[in-house]
Amino acid sequence: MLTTKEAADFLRAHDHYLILTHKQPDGDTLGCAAAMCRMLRGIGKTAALLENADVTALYAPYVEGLWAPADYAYDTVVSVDLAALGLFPANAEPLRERVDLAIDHHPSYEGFGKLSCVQPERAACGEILCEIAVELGQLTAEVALPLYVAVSTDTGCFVYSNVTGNTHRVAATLMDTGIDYRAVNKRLFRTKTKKRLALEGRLMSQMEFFDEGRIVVVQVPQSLRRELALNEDDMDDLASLGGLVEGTDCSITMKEKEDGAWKVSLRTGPRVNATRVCARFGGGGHRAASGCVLTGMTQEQAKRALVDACMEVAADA
Ligand SMILES: [Mn+2]
Repeated sequence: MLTTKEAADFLRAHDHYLILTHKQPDGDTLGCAAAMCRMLRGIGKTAALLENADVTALYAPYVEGLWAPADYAYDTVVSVDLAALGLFPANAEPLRERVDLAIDHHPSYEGFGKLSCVQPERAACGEILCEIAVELGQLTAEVALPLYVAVSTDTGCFVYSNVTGNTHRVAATLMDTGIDYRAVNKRLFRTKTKKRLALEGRLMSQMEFFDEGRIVVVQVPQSLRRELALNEDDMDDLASLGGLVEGTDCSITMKEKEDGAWKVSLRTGPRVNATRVCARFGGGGHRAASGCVLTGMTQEQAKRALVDACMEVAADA
């Protein structure tokens, strides 16, 4: 396992970088990739991001102009915030055994990188990237802005239970570079489309509760997607919604995919280990935030299986 200093040494020693992000990319993976690309270019390296087809309009501005052209020649592959082989986007699958350096913060990281710099105690991969940027002398405003996006989005603007003192120290360091963090906060955390608010209203009125009100289930079937004409942007970070309800400490968000599978996000308090629940269904993540996909089940069956698994893991703790 590399320290951030050793990771910085590695980055200095190599060149012609291709940077990988994860499937259904969030602010952390995209912000880290953009920052990595800019810091590498800042020390005179060639670097670009492998195109990710799933980037939503919300995050697209932060990675604009950094995509690798079709004929891009690379020697060194670096992944950021990418924990599992199953999370490689389709166009990155041929690179599964070619990752030279994986930088990540998921406890469930699968160890696919030839070298790894993984710090599970970090709330966001962006915290690790910030240290590397400092090591490389590259903490410029254009590196700091995407890192602020990374750290703020992975912590729900510094309120999720994963936040530590280090998260705030990193945020302060990034803010001190002169970036317009106020605009980022307004855009990402204080602005919702009317459609999004209509969706939240619907989901809140239809939440279901189990286990004496401690488990809440939020369900987004395809029929609701069609009815409200929702796109991926409208559904970003729905997983935090259920946990707003007083008395809950186990929030299950189920989104139906086009093929009928249920994509599940689980957010839990100390009573329930989310990683253990999701591992039962082949998923993974963090102790308080994990995910999995359930296939071959009706909505009712999937919901029941998840609620039962949460209750069993809680009882087994
Ligand atoms: Mn992350």
